[in-house]
Amino acid sequence: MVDTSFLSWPFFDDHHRTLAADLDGWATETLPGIVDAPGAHDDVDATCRALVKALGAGGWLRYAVPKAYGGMFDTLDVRSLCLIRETLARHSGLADFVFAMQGLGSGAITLGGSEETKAAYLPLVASGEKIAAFALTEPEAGSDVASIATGLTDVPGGLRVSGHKTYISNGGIADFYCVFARSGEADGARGLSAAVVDADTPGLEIEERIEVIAPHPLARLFFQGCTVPAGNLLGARGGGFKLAMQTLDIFRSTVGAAALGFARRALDEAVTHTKSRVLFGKPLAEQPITQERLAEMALDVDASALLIYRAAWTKDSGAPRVTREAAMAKLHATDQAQTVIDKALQMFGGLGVTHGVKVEELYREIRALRIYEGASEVQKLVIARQLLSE
Ligand code: COS
Repeated sequence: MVDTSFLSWPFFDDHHRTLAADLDGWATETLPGIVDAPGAHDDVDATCRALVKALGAGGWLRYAVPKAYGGMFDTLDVRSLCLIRETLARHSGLADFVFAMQGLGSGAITLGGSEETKAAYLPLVASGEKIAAFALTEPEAGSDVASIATGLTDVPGGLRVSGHKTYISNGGIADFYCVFARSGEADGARGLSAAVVDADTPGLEIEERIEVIAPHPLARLFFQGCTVPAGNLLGARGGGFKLAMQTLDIFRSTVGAAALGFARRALDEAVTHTKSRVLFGKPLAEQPITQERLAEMALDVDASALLIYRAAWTKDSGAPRVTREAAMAKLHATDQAQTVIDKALQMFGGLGVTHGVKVEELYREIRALRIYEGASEVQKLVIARQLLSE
């Protein structure tokens, strides 16, 4: 039985508690029929499409966009986003991925799109009729966003996007990409802008699908002179770096929340397993070494939850920037979830590395979270910079 006592913390309102309980019920009922259906593991594209539809029909994607465009709240409520990711991750890494990408992939539209662009995309993101993607990373620019090289230039009839993007989640199944590119107003961070590019824009090519340890749609893209209407620009010209950072300020805490969901599930699996697994004449759970590990795991889970919901609450309370809080939440929660899951797997022995066993799946699922949306090393850089500038 997963610990939900954190829901009584003062970071939450009653609607958050209701959301967590309702989503848990929905996920228990609905997700196995999709993620464990015959063939689901062999065709992640189809499974993701089915998950987008189900999450849309269930009303959960409404939390990923603002109320004026079919969403739940006037502005994105980070505590709700975190609770949803934590809950979905506890049930299914792929369901969490799908939810997260609808928010991250449309976040730059929510924050920087014109009224027309918001009205054209966001309601369809909320209903699950359009699949979103965030196209920032390049072969030579992942952690160092300011060195993005993909170009964005003015041409008759609009804007032209040219260049390569890689490790783009939902690449290959997305209906549109929010692309960050160099528009040249200045060198470095001040010379970037962002624009929406529809997947069917002539010149947009899926160069390569990338296979990863926890399968999900991921691709390398080639924008071969893709022309989009000038109105597809997101935010101010030259404001692309800040728009990316503001988007990440919202979603970085939610990556921590997904890691927390994986860690909670691992702890739950470990508690259940060690109570019944007998070794040297008594259950593992009664052995001091197991108890020491379980205590460490529970501590890591609670510490991560405190950091995540502190960051989310701070953002929801109107803080203009939560860069440091979100970086701490993501760094701690993802690194510690890896440790918690590893300890759980160790308690399962040989069973722990067996395909089809939950802890084996969690062990693969957690790894990428320490890399994407700012690797652990970048989060440390962000925290230290703020500390030193004060
Ligand atoms: N909100 C608003 N503005 C921000 C901001 C934020 N969260 N973070 C930075 N800015 C502003 C800065 O204030 C600065 O503004 P001015 O030019 O007006 O002074 C500008 O943006 C440039 O910031 P900075 O000097 O910190 O830029 P750097 O290139 O040094 O940034 C880091 C370096 C590492 C912090 C940045 O590139 C980063 O976060 N990288 C990780 C990106 C990432 O998550 N990649 C994964 C892709 S998604 S899978």
